[in-house]
Amino acid sequence: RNVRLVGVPMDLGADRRGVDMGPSAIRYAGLAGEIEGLDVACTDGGDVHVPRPEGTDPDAGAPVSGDAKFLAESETVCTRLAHEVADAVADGDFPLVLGGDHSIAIGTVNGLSREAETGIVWFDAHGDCNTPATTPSGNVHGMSLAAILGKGSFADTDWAPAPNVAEENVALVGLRSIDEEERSNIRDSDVTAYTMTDIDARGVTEVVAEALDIATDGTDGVHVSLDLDWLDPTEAPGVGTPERGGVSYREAHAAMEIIAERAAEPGRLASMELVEVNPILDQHNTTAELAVELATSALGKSIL
Ligand code: DIR
Ligand code: MN
Ligand code: MN
Ligand code: MN
Repeated sequence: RNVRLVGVPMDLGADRRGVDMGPSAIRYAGLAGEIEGLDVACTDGGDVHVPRPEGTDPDAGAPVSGDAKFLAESETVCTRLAHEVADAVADGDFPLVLGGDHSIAIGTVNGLSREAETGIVWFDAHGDCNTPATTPSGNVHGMSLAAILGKGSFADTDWAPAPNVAEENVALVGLRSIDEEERSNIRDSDVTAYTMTDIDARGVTEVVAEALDIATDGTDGVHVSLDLDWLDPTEAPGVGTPERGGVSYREAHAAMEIIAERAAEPGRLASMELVEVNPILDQHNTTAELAVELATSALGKSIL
């Protein structure tokens, strides 16, 4: 199977400038070569065009349409990305999307789920379940899962729930930073949420295996959305919103290896995205290199 890289140099959904350089950093860390090293073909579809904040309306960064910043621009980027991802799927390729901030998941999942029932495992310190009504920051990257599930009102956008995603097939893994009102958005949904406390108590392998059971149950495929802030900042310093107490290097590998183990089963891995890598805050591209390791591990790289 051919992997198709799609870069999205997007930072309009996050406060910190620098995640727009994520796709370059991940490519520079050797992603394509590592994938080819697995005897898997890899083509690079280039980057989706993202408007520069400097070139947009100066008021655009201020809260507009509810309390979400750059909503119109985010919609444009996500529509373009959805098209690229749907094209890759139609060609039988495996889309590997390189972010960019996590708002791009709205585009990835919309493109993926056009023709296929899609489950999602969302690895993140955060819930990304704010809405324009509950967001404390106005940043769309904290609202992307809510938008995918059709929660909240995103004024002036045509965002509808992703076509073939059921809440029952969505699992959040690794939570440790949830905003006050976001908590009830998660609790009142049918999304399954595993916190770091669950990982402490049950171990990462059991939690991730269960998350995959949820995401594969009756679906055609699973999308893995990997926010690098899922990991502890000692392992992944190059992210915009680091949170202490994340998973270790080994735990992250173990999780990806369980995903790879299920490669032959129904509902197996259909696509992946690597988001929130911020090279400006990174130490010698460590976080991008880690993203490459984790992606290749999910695609089947093993020690022996
Ligand atoms: C926060 C941060 N919950 C917000 N979210 C982040 O702005 O809504 N998600 N960083 O990855
Ligand atoms: Mn096309
Ligand atoms: Mn996120
Ligand atoms: Mn996060």
